[in-house]
Amino acid sequence: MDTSTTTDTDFEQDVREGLTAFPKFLYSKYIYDAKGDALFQQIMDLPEYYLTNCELEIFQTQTAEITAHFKGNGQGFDLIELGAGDGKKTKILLKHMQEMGYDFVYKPVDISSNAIADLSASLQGELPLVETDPEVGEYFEVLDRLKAFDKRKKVIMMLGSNIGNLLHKRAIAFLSRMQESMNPEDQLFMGFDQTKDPQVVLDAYNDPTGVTAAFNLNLLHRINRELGGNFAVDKFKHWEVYDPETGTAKSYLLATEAMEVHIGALDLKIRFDQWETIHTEISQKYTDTVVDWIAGEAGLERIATFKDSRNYYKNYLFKK
Ligand code: AVJ
Repeated sequence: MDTSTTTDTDFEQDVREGLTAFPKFLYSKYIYDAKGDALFQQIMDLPEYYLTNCELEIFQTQTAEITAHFKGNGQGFDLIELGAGDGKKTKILLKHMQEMGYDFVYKPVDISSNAIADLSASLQGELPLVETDPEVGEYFEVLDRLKAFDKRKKVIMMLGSNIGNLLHKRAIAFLSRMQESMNPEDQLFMGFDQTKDPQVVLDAYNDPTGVTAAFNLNLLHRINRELGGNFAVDKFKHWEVYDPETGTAKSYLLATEAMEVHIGALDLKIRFDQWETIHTEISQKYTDTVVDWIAGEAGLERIATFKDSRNYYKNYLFKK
């Protein structure tokens, strides 16, 4: 193949880099195609996956306190949600703010136009009085544009402990970019899953029904589908570890036997030894100390903390 005339997509480049590295790795963001999105929806309904219900509990029990911070001195504001998903948790806040007569616009941001279309339709049905202005695009592209053209106060929201997919160094870089896109009166509201009994964490990423395994294995299916791979997916096993010292949960795919895999679009043959690993995801767990450290490195200051009744999960509000 003449590669000089074709440009590899990010997915192609990252798969090539990750599978030719030692040890092998793949980025978890590539799990989320249409099938991966659907599997993640199923994960959020698992009894073991406590994160969603904890954040829901916080929103249900502390609605007024949280939204009072957003409102501040009563000027209008834009509530910008990065990666809004189905908006189930956010709707609790929106409903309350609308009933209280807050002057705000809800701006869900997602790179998936499908996700945005579904969310807009459900908001139109459930909360027709909430002014909604969805944005399809990359987080920082949208945030920088808003900083330049929209002088209203912004409350930026990122839920679900999505930041936990980034190791501290990359989390700091991400928060720094966030900080740069904020004006002095703006706020950042984020969910951070907390350290807890290691068994509880392991169970959340190791459900007996195998939904999490299917979610992780979707990476290999996606390479097969989109890049002409021939992974024998049933010969890989989902494996989860949690290190309570660092608070890092790590997901792997293990080759249960030695094999060779061909990826057509990359013109690449990959060898696996028996029990060789592909590292696919980290799900970082936090303490206030670690959050204050990474936020501080990014020029952000924690101004409020909201937690669930079991101390499993926290939402923090930051200013720059
Ligand atoms: C969406 C990144 C927060 O790490 O907990 C769930 C993804 N992976 N089960 C997480 C996930 C396996 C999830 N985040």
